[in-house]
Amino acid sequence: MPKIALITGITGQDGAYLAELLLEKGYIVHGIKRRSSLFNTDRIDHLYEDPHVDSRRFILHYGDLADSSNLIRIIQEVQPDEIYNLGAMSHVKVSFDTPEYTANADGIGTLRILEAVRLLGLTKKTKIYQASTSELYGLVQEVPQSERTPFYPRSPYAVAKMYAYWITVNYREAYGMFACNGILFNHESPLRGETFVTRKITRAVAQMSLGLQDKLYIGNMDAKRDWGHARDYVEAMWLILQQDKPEDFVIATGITTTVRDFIIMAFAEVGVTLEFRGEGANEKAFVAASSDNNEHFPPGKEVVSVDPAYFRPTEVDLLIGDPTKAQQLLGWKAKCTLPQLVKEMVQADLQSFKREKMLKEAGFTILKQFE
Ligand code: NDP
Ligand code: GDR
Repeated sequence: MPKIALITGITGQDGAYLAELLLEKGYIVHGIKRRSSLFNTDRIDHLYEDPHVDSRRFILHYGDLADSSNLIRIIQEVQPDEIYNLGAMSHVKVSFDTPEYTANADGIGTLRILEAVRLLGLTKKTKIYQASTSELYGLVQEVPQSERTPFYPRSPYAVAKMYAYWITVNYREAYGMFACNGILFNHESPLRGETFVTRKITRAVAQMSLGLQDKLYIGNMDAKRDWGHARDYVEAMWLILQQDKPEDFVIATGITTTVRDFIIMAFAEVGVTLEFRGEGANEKAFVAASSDNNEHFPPGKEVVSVDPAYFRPTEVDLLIGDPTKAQQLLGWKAKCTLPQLVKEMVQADLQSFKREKMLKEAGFTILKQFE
């Protein structure tokens, strides 16, 4: 019998990579998607199977982490062997604008999943993966951050995820459930949401090199993140649920990089070197040289400017994970390096904007501008 997985947040970056991985492994994959006024399944459209075909292995259900009766019904129908709770309002800056909603979806949403499994008598059958986060570490207590590092969350998002972390541990201890936290450090890909910093940068670089955007406005360039590739990280999620014992794991590369250095690497991908001037809210970057003699990058052009609107009320300055436990028990190690990740993201955005530009020039479409 094939295993059955249920993924919340299947329309997100990680949901898409995880669904692909589980289908490759022979799972039947159910996913919960939210109703929206426009199609929101771009990342998983290639996995879609006609609902009229029997024996399909990819099935979507409408639902929401704010709706417990909906979750109970879906879990009862699906009878999953594994639940991956990836659904969340996942943007740290936006959580300062929507703190109550974030607490409901990211914090209580996790409780709803755990409680549904308990109420349905599935505690011995269904394993649960909770998408925990390096944001739990927040204000630096120690580096590198491991499973033993104390938490000090610095945003409504992180506080909500802290509740989710501990309620997962509590249900494991109280009811003997196979429920685990993956404390994942930042992971990116060409499927990354457009307003997270890496994708915002790679999209801007691609658009600028085609003359479609003038400048990149950015927030805190001193922040340091431990960035890996989402494809590697979803494999760790699966491995965590295949262990004999339910445990929590840090998943990270062990290398940290500033936002500024990510920008430098992304511009280098289109042959541009930068010169930074000023500091703090007045920092800017100019084209020092363009090896491809790209007309859109004349020497001296201002291409990056800090906009304090992107600063956070409380920032997480430094994240660097210690993935030793994952290496030892899961045999997991990040495969993709940061230079490879930056290359893949810039190249993917270049391809897609070249296509859009051609269509636009032929009168077919209008480019969307994101934050
Ligand atoms: P995304 O923002 O790309 O995806 C989030 C998913 O959650 C989307 O499918 C979204 O649906 C869905 N969602 C949002 N709100 C609800 C809700 N109320 N009910 C049901 N579904 C909802 O995030 P990622 O794929 O990057 O991250 C996956 C998970 O891992 C998240 O929980 C995130 O907080 C966590 N995480 C991510 C890290 C990263 O670096 N990517 C690192 C550590 C943890 P829709 O498409 O409709 O918006
Ligand atoms: P993060 O990711 O907050 O770490 O959360 P994000 O890419 O949003 O920010 C990383 C760092 O870059 C700084 N920054 C900017 N960020 C954004 N979004 N936009 C900007 O213009 C900008 N300029 C500088 C930020 O201040 C921050 O320091 C991500 C999410 O995926 C969470 O869901 C997940 O839990 C954590 O990673 C681990």
